[in-house]
Amino acid sequence: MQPVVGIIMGSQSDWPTMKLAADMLDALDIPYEAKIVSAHRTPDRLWSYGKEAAGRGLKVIIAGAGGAAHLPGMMASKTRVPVVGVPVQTKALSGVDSLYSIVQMPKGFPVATMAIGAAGAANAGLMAAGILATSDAELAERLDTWRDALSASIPEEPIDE
Ligand code: RP5
Repeated sequence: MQPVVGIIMGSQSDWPTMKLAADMLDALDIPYEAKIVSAHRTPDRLWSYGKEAAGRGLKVIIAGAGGAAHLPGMMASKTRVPVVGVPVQTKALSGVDSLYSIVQMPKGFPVATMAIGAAGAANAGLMAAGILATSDAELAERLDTWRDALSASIPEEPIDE
């Protein structure tokens, strides 16, 4: 199926985190592609990906990077397709560096920035699903079902572990 979400990441080392976004899209039956696109190591790839994204039918881009995490912001500069940014957790600065590199975009070129690390990546998948569900009734139903199941799985009282 034609991908409607593009998951991009700065490095192979980001994949264990970004796979959590992919897992969410799989769970909701949303077609996606996953690519390594580095703002620093493959700038030409970033440029052509951004230039072609809308024309190829991508409706949301999930962009994850760590450290000097310029990928989400640069992608937002190159395409009108909404960009959801995932700050990947780093060893040196725990991902605060990634977060600050992604979140403070100048007026005009927004990135919807998620939390650092695993929760952020999973939520990026859900954010993409929510955006797509505004114009896809069947997906909206699948997303509602998923959310209801999560709520139902939360016990009312804690137990000793
Ligand atoms: C960033 O640098 C990547 O997004 C990655 O999070 C980080 C480290 O990359 P590697 O040195 O592991 O390839 O560009």
